[in-house]
Amino acid sequence: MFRKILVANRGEIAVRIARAAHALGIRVAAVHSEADRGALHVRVADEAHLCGPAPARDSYLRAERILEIAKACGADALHPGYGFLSENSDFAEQCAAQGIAWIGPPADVIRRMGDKVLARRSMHEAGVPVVPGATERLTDAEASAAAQRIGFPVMVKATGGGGGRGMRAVQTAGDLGAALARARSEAGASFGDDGVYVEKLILGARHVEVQLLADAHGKVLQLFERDCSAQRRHQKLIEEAPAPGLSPGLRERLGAAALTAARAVGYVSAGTVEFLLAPDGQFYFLEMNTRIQVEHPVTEAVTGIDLVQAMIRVAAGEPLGLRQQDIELRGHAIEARIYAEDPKQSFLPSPGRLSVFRPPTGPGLRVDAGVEAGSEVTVHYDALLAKLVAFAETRDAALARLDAALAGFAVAGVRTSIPFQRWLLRQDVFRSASVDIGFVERSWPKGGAGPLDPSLRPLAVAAARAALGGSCGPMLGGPEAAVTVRPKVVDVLIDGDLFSFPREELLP
Ligand code: MV4
Repeated sequence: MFRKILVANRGEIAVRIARAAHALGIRVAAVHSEADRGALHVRVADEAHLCGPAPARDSYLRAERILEIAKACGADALHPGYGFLSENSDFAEQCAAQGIAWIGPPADVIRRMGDKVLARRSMHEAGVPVVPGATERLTDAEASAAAQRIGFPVMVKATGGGGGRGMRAVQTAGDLGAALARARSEAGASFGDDGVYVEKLILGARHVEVQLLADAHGKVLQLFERDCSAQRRHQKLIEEAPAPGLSPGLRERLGAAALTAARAVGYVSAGTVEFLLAPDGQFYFLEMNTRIQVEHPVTEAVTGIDLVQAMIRVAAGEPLGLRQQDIELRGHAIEARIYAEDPKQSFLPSPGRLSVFRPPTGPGLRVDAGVEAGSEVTVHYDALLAKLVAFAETRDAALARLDAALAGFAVAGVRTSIPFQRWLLRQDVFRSASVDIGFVERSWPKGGAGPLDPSLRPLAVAAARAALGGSCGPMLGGPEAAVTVRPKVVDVLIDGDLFSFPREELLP
C-alpha cells in the first residue's frame, strides 16, 4: 500500500480523500493556493505545500508544479479529486511516467472518453445505446444533411465538450446555420477544438448515471444508479440513489449497459456512465466521467462501499474483494449540494466569511464539508461549501430527514442554496419522482427578483424576528419558513418567496 498520497485538489473532496487515506493508514500531503493557506483541507493534511496564487490556473491547475511537489515530498501516489486536473490525460500520463501512481483510470481511457465523438463511437460499437445521430465530427454541410436525416429538433454538440458546454438545441432547419457557428466558436474558445456533431434532441428526459468500480485484474462492478435530474444550467442541486421509480428490469439493463461500456474501454478505478432516460423508457449513453464524482456519497450510502478507499486500493494494485452478487441496494439516499450562491439572484456567487457554519447531525445524516466556521469563501473557486446527505429505509423518510436537516443547517455570512432546496423538496413534481432535466429552469419561481406574495410578509417578519431573538441560532427552520441571518440582512423563504429584511427594520 502507498505511504503518502498527494491530494491535488481543495475543498470538500480534498477533505474526503484525506479521510479515506488516513483510514487506510496513509499519510496525506495537501497542495494549496495563497488564498487557501488556512483552508480546512490544509488543516486535515499531514503536510501542505503552496502551489501558487489564488487563481486556479496559477495554482491547482499547474500540472508541472504539482508533479514537482509530489516528487519533492516523497508521495508515491496522487489523487486528483474532481475538476482541476482530474480529467487531464497528459497529466495522468506524466504522473505515471514519473513514478507517482495515478489514483484514477488509465490515461488512454481518460483521453478516449474526453473526445465525445470517439466516446460515442466506442459505445455504439460496443452495443451500448447512443442517441440517434452522427458518430463523427462534421463539416457544416454534413451537419445539415445529418440533421435532415435525423429530423428536427436536433442537438448540436462540441466534440471536445462535456458537461453541456458548447451544446445547442436547434428547432428548425432555418436555425441550424447560426447554431453551428455559435457552437463552433464557443467550442473553439473553450477547448481549442471547434469540431461539432449532431444528435436527435431528446426532450423531457431524466439524467440517470451508473457508478462503476473496476480493478486492474479485470474485475468490473456496477454500483447501481443515481438520479441527478434536479439541476440548473448543468449545476446539480439534488442527487439521489437509487433513481426513484425505475423498474427492476430497467435498473438491470442500465447496469448491464454500464458494465459493457466499462469493459469496452478497459476501465479501471471508479467512474460513471451518464445516461439520458427518455419519457418512453429508452435510455441513451451520454458521457463517461473518468473521475470520482461530487455525488458519490449517495451511492456509498445505499451500497455500503467506500468508493474513495476502493480507488486507492485499486490504484495500489489490490484486487477488489467483491463480487457483483455481493452488492446490494439498501434504503434510499438524497444529497443536497450546499452552495454559497444566492438562489433569489439567479444563483449569483455569494462570497464572504462564514461567521457561523454549523451543519446538522443525527441518525442517517452525513455531511462532507470543505469549510468550517470562520472560513473565507472567495470567488476564485467553485461555490460548493458542503454536501448534506440523508439516508433512510424509504425515499419518503430520506426526504423528510433531508428537509429537517436543511432547516437546521446554520450558515451565516453568505447566502446559500438551502432555501432553494427546501422549496424543491416541497414540490409535488419532486415528491412524485417526476423531475426531468428541465424542471428547475422552468419552475424555480424567483430566479430573478420576481414579485412576492404580500400576504406572506407578516409571517416572514415573524419568522425573521423569531430567528433573531430565539435560541435556535442564526438559522431557523419550520414547516413554512427557512431563515438565514446575515450580518446586515435576514432572509426568509416561504413557499418559494424569498423576503430580505434589513436588520433595523426588524427591531420592535
Ligand atoms: C442531450 C440532451 C438532449 N438530447 N443530448 C447535457 C450535458 C451533456 N452530458 C449532455 N447533455 C444533454 N445532452 C440530446 N441528444 C440534453 C442534455 C442536457 C442534460 C443532460 C444531463 C443532465 C442535465 C442536462 C441539462 C440540459 C441538457
